[in-house]
Amino acid sequence: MSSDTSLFPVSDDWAKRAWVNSARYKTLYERSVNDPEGFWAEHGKRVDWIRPFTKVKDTSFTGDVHIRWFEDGTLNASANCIDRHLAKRADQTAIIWEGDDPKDSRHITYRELHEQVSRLANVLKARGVKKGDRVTVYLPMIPEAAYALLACARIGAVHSVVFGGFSPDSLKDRILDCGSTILITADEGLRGGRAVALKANADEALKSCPDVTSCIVVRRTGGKIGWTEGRDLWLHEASAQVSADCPPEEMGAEDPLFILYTSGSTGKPKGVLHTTGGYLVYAAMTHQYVFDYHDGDIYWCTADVGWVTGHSYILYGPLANGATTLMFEGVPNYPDTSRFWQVVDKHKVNIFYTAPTAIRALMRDGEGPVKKTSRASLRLLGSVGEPINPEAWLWYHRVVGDGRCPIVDTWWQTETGGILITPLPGAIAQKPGSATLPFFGVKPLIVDGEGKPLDGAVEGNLCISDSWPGQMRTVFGDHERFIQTYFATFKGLYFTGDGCRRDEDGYYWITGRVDDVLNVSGHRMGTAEVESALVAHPKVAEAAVVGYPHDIKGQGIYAYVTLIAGEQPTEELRKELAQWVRKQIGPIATPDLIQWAPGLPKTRSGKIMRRILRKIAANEQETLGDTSTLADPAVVTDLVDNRMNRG
Ligand code: 6R9
Repeated sequence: MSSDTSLFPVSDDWAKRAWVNSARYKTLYERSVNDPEGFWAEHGKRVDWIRPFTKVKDTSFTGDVHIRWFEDGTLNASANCIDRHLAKRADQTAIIWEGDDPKDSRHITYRELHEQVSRLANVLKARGVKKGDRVTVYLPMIPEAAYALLACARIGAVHSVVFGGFSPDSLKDRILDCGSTILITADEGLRGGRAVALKANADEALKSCPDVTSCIVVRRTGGKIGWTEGRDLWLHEASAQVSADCPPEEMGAEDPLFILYTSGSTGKPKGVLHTTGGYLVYAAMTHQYVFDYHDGDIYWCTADVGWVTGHSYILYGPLANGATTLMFEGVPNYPDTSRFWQVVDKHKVNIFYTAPTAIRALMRDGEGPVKKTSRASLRLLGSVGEPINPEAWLWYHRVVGDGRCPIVDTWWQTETGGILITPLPGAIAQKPGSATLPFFGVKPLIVDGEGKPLDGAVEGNLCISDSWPGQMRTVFGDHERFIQTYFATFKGLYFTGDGCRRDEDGYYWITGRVDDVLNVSGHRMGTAEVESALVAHPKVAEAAVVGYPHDIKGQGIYAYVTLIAGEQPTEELRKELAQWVRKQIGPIATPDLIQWAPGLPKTRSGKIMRRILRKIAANEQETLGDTSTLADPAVVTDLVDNRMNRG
């Protein structure tokens, strides 16, 4: 996949104006890993502490695993993102909101943000929300999503955002798991000109959540919705009745800030828990250095606030830095595929951060829609969510950036809170497809299957050998699962679940997941989740799900389904099953291809051999490998003969 030979060096301009040039990167990186205490004691001061910390780092990746940063300090994340900017930038735009309809946009100043967040915080308080309580947020990309998260942070409540594309069932699971008694949603979302029935989904979910006593509803479209008296309240009405003043709660550095559910290789999605101090320091610092953010820059991250990228790099990082951050409600192809670039021109965006899947989808339409816009304001481009293939990287660089903008390919995870491996644009020459080098304080390690560290140019499993402030602290309500998932595979190391190659220059190339996690259009999905949705269908006996290479999505979802005896495999049933999964989990989990499998390849002990299923799905049946350990090798022949054409 790689073309190690093409190197995009740092221009003189960039080296001169950037926060970090190559020499400074080396000095700071060395210091950060040789003296983490000293390094983070200094950089921990970048946020405002109510009571300054005296302890910096207390972390262990063995035994019970504990991760504590700036432990005895106190602060408030919302005050850091808003109040502390008021003296100097009350009238500066904090959020540029660009609606789904190109005619719809708004500028929200830091002053206005302060008022809206304080009001919403008081509404939460009036409904009985206290420090430590969990608040579930199920909102589209509207300013109220930002207000909601910051309002929770302001009063010390823990937000749990559920992506608006998830089904009622997925929403219900997440509400129950974190035990929240309050939900914030909207009447409807609006994407690509189409309404998304958020309140209807919420109503469906809440049927099974008896403990939810309040549902705050934002009026976005004014569409018709159901209403439960006593439980439901309109935000605009409630906000008008409370004070615009809400003093921020003093929080311990290690008090929880948020939970975000993410998929793993087994079981249900787990609640990744992030705390306040370390997370904020890390999100803010990476935002400043990776995107080389300077005062006055207009910064746009196209992620949804329902994912970690939205948390760290639409909200917390940029706002902690007093930045102007753009929030986009719409989609890249509405009204047409020029939309991203029109928004860039309209708001004079300087820094643009998106996902490879969006780039690949836009590439299909050729250069025309890009080239008819100016994009002269763009200075830096970013990529996140999955490996970016060199073709997409080069197109992004040449066509979108007119060959002028460096690209930061940022590798990180929900669990890491912020970016861990990335070029710094003024310091590190880029290679298309490589996330390049570690950020300050990050110690990547590539190990073999037995956990033996590998030196030099090698390929293996990507681990991180010491903690960084943005690291997740636990799985909400299940610390044992935290230990088992991340620290049991390789003793004493944080295992990322990703494969990785290191080249002769020490550059890291992420090769994708090595576990049973799919990455579909940058969205994480456990194969086990899709499988359990399939087998929940009355006609399905068994199912196995794997990923296969997909031109636009990166990975597509390929499902092998065994029907219960007597059921007929029809085209209709195939469609029904795809819809079924969509309804159970959400549109992002819809299988692309479903193959009827009279039997699945299993070992004699009954384990499904996914390796073989992945090969068949990828059309690589010549290299199936050893099938002699299978209980019934004949099933493979059938599967190969009937594999779905990927078109
Ligand atoms: C931030 C985010 C994490 C997984 C991660 C990896 C993949 C993310 C990447 C990348 C290659 C990059 N991933 N960024 N792979 N290059 N620049 O995406 O978090 O949703 O938790 O996904 O995404 O496989 O393990 P999350």
